Amino acid sequence: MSGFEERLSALRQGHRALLERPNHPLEGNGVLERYEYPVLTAEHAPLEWRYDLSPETNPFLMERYGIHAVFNPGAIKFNGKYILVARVEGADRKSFFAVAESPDGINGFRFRDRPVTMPEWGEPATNVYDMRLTAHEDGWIYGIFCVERKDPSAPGDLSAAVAAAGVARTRDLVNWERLPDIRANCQQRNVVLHPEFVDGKYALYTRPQDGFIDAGNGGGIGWALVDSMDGAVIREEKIINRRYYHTVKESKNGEGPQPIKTPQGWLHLAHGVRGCASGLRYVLYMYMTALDDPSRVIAEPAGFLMAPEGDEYVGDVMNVLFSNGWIADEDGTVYIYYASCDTRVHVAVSSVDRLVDYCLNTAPDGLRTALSVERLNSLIDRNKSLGDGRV
Ligand code: BGC
Ligand code: BMA
Repeated sequence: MSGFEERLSALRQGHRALLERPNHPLEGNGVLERYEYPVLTAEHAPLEWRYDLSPETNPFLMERYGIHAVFNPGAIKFNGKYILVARVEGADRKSFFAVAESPDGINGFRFRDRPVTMPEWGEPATNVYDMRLTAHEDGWIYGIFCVERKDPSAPGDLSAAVAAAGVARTRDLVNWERLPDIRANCQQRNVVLHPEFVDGKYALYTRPQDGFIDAGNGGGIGWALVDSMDGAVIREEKIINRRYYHTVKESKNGEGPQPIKTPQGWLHLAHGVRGCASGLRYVLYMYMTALDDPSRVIAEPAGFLMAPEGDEYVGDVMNVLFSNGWIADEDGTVYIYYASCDTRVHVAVSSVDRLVDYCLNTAPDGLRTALSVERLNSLIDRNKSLGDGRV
């Protein structure tokens, strides 16, 4: 093994090269383009987080804090910068939040010097993850995230946990004020704050579940109005986007990032889960809701928008794409930040117009094979009738 200084300089060089590596779009399917490289990974974590850089106390220049994965970021554009609040998971399986920013949404994502020190609320959490960022019309930026604690009613079961929605707000993405966890009469994960008041109340996309893993009977993405975010209580919930047998969301689904407002309605990105021989498979799908009632679904294309491809299949938790962050830019570009396999963050680029077209002009799932074939035949018929030599 080479000496301390040589290794340190090689590490620094490698880190700089990673942070400065230009990214390139890949050919897409018309709806969106993926990019060649992930935009944020464990290797992006500053060397100061991972190594004790003193030759006296760390003569072998060993990693003293293993950063295992960087994934599931919330996203927002703030003061002209593209900001991700990522879930950073250490070798100890604990995750925490850290802010990374880029000048253009694709290249040069860099972590700030320190992770977010999130104030505690109530019983200290074992883990926190998957923050959704909403710039609300009340003037605050809210971060809603999953707070996981050991289930006190099952002391003998070491994986029994309780999931709740934690709430924090900030004006500058530096100082976070922690508010009480959202109170509900069941466990909650994947809770997202709608950016506007609805009937004078705060509106939440929810995901009520029977147990920690099990989304339960029926169920799906819910909708609830609450009086305040400072001590929010979910009293009534209605399911607005259900799970169905033999679809991409047969076992579970959940809202992704905060919805995007368009003249034609609200764009929603969500995850759908099904069970298969290799475990749970997570894909991303979209739906749209009405402008005058964000809880009324007006369109939902059949199947997934994105499923793992190539290297995206492989990682810590295989066969998973997950997204809880996207940014709609002033010029209509949409940056979709998605993670593969609970390991790394990628970007896919689309636009508001393209995503609206995708939602409104892609047929919904007919829920049985004959209707899928009917849909395919009608597309072929239309193409044949063009009669211009294309088919
Ligand atoms: C993990 C999450 C996962 C959840 C449900 C948690 O302990 O940290 O990544 O979504 O369990 O499987
Ligand atoms: C969950 C999510 C994510 C994760 C996914 C796959 O239920 O909340 O944190 O990406 O499982 O492990």
